Amino acid sequence: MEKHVELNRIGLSLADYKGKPSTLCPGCGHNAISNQIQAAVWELGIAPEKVMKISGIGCSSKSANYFLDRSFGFNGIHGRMPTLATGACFGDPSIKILGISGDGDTASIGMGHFKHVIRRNVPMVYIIENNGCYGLTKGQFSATSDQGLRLKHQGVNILPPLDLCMEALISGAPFVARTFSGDVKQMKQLIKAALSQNGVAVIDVISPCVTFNNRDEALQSYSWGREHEAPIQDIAHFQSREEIQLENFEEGSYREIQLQDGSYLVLKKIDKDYDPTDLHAALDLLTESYKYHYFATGLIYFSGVPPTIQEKYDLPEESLNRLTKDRLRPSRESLEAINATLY
Ligand SMILES: Cc1ncc(C[n+]2csc(CCOP(=O)(O)OP(=O)(O)O)c2C)c(N)n1
Ligand code: SF4
Repeated sequence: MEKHVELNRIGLSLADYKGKPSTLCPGCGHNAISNQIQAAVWELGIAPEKVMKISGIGCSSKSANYFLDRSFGFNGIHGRMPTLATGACFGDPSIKILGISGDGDTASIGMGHFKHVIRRNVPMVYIIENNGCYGLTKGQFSATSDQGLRLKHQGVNILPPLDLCMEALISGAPFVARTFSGDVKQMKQLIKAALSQNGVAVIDVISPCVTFNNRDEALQSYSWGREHEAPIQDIAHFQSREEIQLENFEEGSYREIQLQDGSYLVLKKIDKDYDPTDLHAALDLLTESYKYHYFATGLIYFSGVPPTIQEKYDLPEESLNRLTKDRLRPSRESLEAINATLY
């Protein structure tokens, strides 16, 4: 009997979205992220050729190789993923940019670029695979390692950590989320929502390094995450309003958010009435989380998207990378006119 292969709305199977076999350590949190990116892009029915993966250096940045083989990709230098994404977004605005980075790549060497890509509102999904150490270079402390963290070859970390969701929020990011490699269901919904937006969407994924930073007491370990994760909502993404299924949701117990591509995110309230569109509530949540090691996950902040960097420039309709020489080269007359102003 012929095996039934499920196809998405553009007629492709999940296998059409796969990448190279992972060379990361078995159990590395980053592998879970690769799998969820593959599933999210497939479920949304975005053609792999309409995605560009950009990354820096680290095990996390390597992982861009392990999904979406048919997509465009560029593995840049350490911390410079955002600068490449900024350039790429002008090349072809119809391509979805997926930036993959690590806490070392973003919070140390790439911190300035992280802030500026948000300030400029480069249209992209920015995923940080945050394991609180430099995995690739054998487990040094990173700028997100918790103060007091003890690592085998490093001793005790004496410096306070940076909170990348807080950094994204205060830089003006219109979409800020935190999730966990041990909660793949939530992660996939957040990735789908981020891909449905146009402006910069930042997702900080706590993604354990099983080789160098996975002791039970470490805040970025699987066991600590599993015991302490406190989702702020149950999240479900729907392609259209007609598809929304609310059987298990009581009246008044959920919030609907329309995303820029017309799809919807339904947020079922858990515990308290958290409003992700309230900047002060988001700042309070992150301040509490930082202070009390409260592992809040979910959509932390969502606002109307300000104009993207592409929209701020007066660009032609066509993609810049398809402009032909005759369009790019100024005419003799216009060069003469410019030259005349210089005499
Ligand atoms: C300019 C420069 N400085 C330092 C390094 C060494 N280096 C390679 S990866 C890395 C950090 C990787 O950590 P992270 O981004 O957290 O990724 P992980 O490997 O933990 O997933 C460092 C410091 C480098 N490649 N280039
Ligand atoms: S060293 Fe750590 S971050 Fe790198 S692949 Fe192994 S588990 Fe993952």
